[in-house]
Order: sequence, then C-alpha cells, then structure tokens
Amino acid sequence: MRSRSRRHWSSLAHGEPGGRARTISLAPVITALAGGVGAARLLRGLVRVVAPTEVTAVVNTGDDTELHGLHISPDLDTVTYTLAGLNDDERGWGLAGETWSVMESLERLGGETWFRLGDQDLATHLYRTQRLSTGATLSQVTAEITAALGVSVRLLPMSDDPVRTHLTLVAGPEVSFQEYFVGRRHAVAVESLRFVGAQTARPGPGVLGAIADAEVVVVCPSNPIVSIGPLLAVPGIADALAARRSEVVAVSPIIAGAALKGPADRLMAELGHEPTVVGVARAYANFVGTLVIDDIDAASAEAIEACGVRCVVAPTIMHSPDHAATLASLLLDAGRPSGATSGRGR
Ligand code: FO1
Repeated sequence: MRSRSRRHWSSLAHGEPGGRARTISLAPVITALAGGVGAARLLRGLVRVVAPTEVTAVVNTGDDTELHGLHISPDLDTVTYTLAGLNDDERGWGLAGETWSVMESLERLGGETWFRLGDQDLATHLYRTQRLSTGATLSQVTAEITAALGVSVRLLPMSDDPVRTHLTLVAGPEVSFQEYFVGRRHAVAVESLRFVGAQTARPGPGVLGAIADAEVVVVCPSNPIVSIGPLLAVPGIADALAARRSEVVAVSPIIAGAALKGPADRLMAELGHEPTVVGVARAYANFVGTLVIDDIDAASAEAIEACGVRCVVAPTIMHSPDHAATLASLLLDAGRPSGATSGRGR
C-alpha cells in the first residue's frame, strides 16, 4: 500500500508525455474518480502539479461496449490517450490525426458504422479484446496499454466484472449507453437507468485501497449520473468514499445550470435531480466533503453549505492545460484539511 503521508518531492521534469513540467515540493498521493473528457482534462492538469506516479484514476466502465466482436472501453481510452498526449482535443474522444479507412470499407459492405472506430484506435480494441480472450483481466490489459503508451498515472477500471449502463427512454425501449449517447446523440428523454451487472460486480484490484490510502480523493467534473453513478453502484466504492468524506473534493460538472459538454444537465432533470450546483451537492453529499463550483455560481455557495458540503468558488472551466493545472492545485489544497481555506479559491 502507498503511504498517505506527504513526501518531499523534487523532480524537475515530470508530467505525462504530452504535458509540460512544473515543480512542487510535496508529493501527495491522489486518487481521482473519472469519466471521460472532463476527467481526462483535469488529470492532464493534475500531472503538472503532482508526479504522475502518485496519481491513481478509478475509471468508469459503464460505457463499455462490444461491437464487431471488439471490447471497447471509451472512458479508459479517453483518459489514456489524453495523458499520453495522443488524443484529439477538439473531438474529445479518439486519437489525433486519425484516419477512417476501415469505417469507409465497412460502410461499403453495409456494416455497422454508427459508432466510429478510427484506424489507429482499432489497434487498442484489437489488443484489448485479444488479451481478454486469453484470460487477462481488464485491469491487466489497461496496465499494459498505459505502459505501452508511456502513461505513468495508474488507471484502474472500476471493476473487472462487466457493468453496463442501460437507459430506458421515455418514448421507447431500454438501450445501451452508447446507443443512447452516440446512436441517438443523447437527444432523447430518459425515464430511468440501471447499471446492469453492478450488484454482483467487485471493485477492481486496488480500487478500494486507492481510495483508502489517498491523501486527497478528487471527483472529476464528470457526469454525476452516467459517469460517477456507475462507480458508486459497484458495491464497496460508495462506502469507501464515505469513509474518506472530509478528504473527498468534487468539481461540479454543472456550471450555471448546464453541462459544458454532454447530457448531464438533462439527465439530472429527467431523473429527478435539480440540474444545478446545489443538485450536484445534494447528489454527492454522502461522500463529498468539499464541492468546487465555478465563479458564475458563487451565489449558490450558501445553499451548498446548507447541504453540509463545504463550498469553494473558483474558475473551473479548463480552457487549457494551464487552467486545468491551476484547478488541480486548488483541489489539492481543498482536500487537505491543514492547507484548506473555506470560501473563495485562490
Ligand atoms: N462518440 C461519438 O459521439 N461518436 C462516435 O462515433 C464515437 C466513437 C468512439 C469510439 C471509441 C471511443 O473510445 C469513444 C468513442 N466515442 C464516440 C466517445 C464515447 O462514446 C463517449 O464520449 C463516452 O462514452 C462518454 O464518456
């Protein structure tokens, strides 16, 4: 197990391959709960202020899907590619400089192309699927892929057991997450959702220890319903977080009543949560000690504290990796009681 105590750390050159280095003298052990794009951007900032080897990300696998006989893990891949500096920043998912020859050829054959897999990206799914078929676990394959791509943040799938997010649409059937998100461009109202397999899933190896041992646990600005929700549904994870509540710091993915990207605001409203920072505070109150909200929502700070959640107000939009690094520093301060200052972030 890794020590929760602070260690002196003096490396001058750190950061993941795609990042720029910055130096701090203390090396806290950080665990982040991660979905896709928002989490990847925050983690890219975090590894500018903390040695990547001191960071563990527990990643949602509820979005995983099987297509063309391949096992696809979108959130694991988004985080991996971003930390490797290989991601397509504008699109948010997949690899930069991607080509689509396989999809074009598949289209000619009348194959399924609604979920677009780039030529280079396909290698990741081929590798993962082949390794899983020979008995490797998702955790083992993830460690192999991250090592091959030079990512030294420890990425842990939330579970090696299959957990799949399914949504029942108001106007129609129950669909898989990717059928909802990509197939229907999340432009359809949702009545309910469930995390198939979660009840019997076990947390991935190292997941509970990473939460228990972290100096600070960060809940990334990911969708509370379909990115953080599946993690909480895996037995043991919510309890492990609640046990560390005062060191758990979340960043609200809702800013001024809307999500920056994706359907978080609509899903919250459809499933009975107020789509505001206060709604996020209420949804997280059992396991989050501090919620960081954007400057624009400052007027809600009191209402958040009335939920028993400490509130820090700061700029949270990650326009660039530098902004992400600034936000990451603030989260580390907010999660460490000795360095914490309630109220306005620096
Ligand atoms: N998102 C899309 O909007 N369209 C796609 O065709 C698509 C393909 C895709 C392939 C691999 C991968 O890892 C991710 C992909 N995504 C695509 C993104 C992904 O489905 C979602 O952004 C996440 O699941 C939500 O976090």
